[in-house]
Amino acid sequence: MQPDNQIPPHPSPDGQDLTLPPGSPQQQEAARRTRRSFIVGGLAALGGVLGWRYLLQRPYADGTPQPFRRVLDANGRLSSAYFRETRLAREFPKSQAVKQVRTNGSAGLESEIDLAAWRMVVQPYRGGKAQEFTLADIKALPRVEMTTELKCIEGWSIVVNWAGARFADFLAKYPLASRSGQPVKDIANPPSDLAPYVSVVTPDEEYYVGLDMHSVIHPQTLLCYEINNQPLSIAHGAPLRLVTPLKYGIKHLKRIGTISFADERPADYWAEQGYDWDSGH
Ligand SMILES: Nc1nc2c(c(=O)[nH]1)N[C@H]1C(S)=C(S)[C@@H](COP(=O)(O)O)O[C@H]1N2
Ligand SMILES: [Mo]
Repeated sequence: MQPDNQIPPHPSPDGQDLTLPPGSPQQQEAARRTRRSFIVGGLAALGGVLGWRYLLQRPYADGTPQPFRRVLDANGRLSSAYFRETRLAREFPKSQAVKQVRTNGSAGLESEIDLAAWRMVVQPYRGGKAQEFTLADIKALPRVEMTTELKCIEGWSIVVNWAGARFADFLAKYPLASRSGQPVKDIANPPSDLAPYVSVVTPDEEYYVGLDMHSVIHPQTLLCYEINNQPLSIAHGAPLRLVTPLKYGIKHLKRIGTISFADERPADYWAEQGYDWDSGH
């Protein structure tokens, strides 16, 4: 008996189909096809090599051969900005969240704040009038609760229970981040004219962070208004702060004032002090 997994006969490189009688019309046809496929395959490979060389010899723009750069530009820098980070930050059982969350950093929190009068001001990417949002507007979006680690570049980390609205849901409801006014409905297929960067600044402009759009529309990036199911304290960034657990604490801006969109990396408080602009971990 033949074993089941025996490899079936197949054409040898010179076109001799081992299963066909030598010299038969079928065998000649098989040999011809095999030769043709070798030639076609060879040409394709050569074309590939030459094409590749052509591309690599083009002038570089921004570290990328021009033809690639053009595609990247045509895509509104989609490739680098949106599809890089697919992992999720680890989530913990709520019971593991610390009860007393330490506070760290108060730049931009020194001035008085009237929580009732507070508005989040958003400058649309396509220009035009800035739009204002109340905390109620943010709370009207689906509430997301998550327990994740807050890692500070100083070397400590704590598990925190956060609640808020996904930044992505905000941009799905209010189409402010694209030139066309298309909302970010489907994160995997965002509008091609979506802004590549986002700037978030405190009302007094003393603290500011820049984020790439991919990080902004990541499902764990929240416009956060609660810790342990309680409204944020002033020290934790009342009434609204950023939480983005794939990045260090420095990016979790407290007391959001203004949001705007940009073509280049926006100014970033800690990047200006020499820290990595992305500050992912
Ligand atoms: N406005 C503002 N937000 C800020 C900071 C700051 O100095 N000012 N410090 C950051 C740093 S370094 C950390 S670790 C976290 C700490 O958040 P927490 O005070 O809620 O624990 O806030 C971040 N957000
Ligand atoms: Mo930090």
